[in-house]
Amino acid sequence: MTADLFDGLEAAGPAREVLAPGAVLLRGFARPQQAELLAAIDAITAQAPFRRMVTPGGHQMSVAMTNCGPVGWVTDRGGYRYDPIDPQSGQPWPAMPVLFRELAETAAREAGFAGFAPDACLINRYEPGAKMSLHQDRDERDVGAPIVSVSLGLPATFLFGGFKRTDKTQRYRLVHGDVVVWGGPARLAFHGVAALADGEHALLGRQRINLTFRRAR
Ligand code: MD3
Ligand code: FE
Repeated sequence: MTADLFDGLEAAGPAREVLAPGAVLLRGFARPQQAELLAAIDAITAQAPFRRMVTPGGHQMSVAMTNCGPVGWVTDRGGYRYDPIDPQSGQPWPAMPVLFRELAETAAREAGFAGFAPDACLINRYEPGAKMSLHQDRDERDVGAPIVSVSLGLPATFLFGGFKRTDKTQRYRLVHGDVVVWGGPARLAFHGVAALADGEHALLGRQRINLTFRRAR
């Protein structure tokens, strides 16, 4: 029997790289939409500006954050939570653009998580020196849903650990346009971002912006 000529094409799709069970890197997946993504981020941050939140322990984070969608992740002296209201404006978070939702849904499907419907998009801004210490994301009700992350701007070193804080970490370089889907056993892994190295990105200048799409409630 001759193989179907189109077998290869049917099987082909975006380049998928499995980092760990449940963690799938789609290199450059968001690049075709970079201009629209950046315009949408500008519109969101005009309504809900980036701000450096305070942890329950009283430390100000080096990463500046905002959100869009039905709920947003916030931290203050009282703890971490998903809140439908931006505490800085007293208004709901800006709506999640259809483009965002579709990008997250498509990426999740490519990674084997069909039907992902995010209700929160946390937008992180790193300037040179900003970092995120090792942590788990466990404020979401349904940890059966994946988290989809989109990296834009300067490259970052992403740290991916195990289920205990002290487990050995692997390092991955994430660059502009990379999308990673974190589901299944990877969903509760410890992870973080090393201090951002200085540089100049053609579209974003001296910063990295990361979108994380979540099913929070
Ligand atoms: C792996 N953000 O916002 S995105 C976060 O680059 C966060 O800004 C980092 O960690 C950033 O909570 C990393 C990649 C990511 C997000 C969530 C995960 C990786 C994950 C949840 C579980 C495992
Ligand atoms: Fe996280």
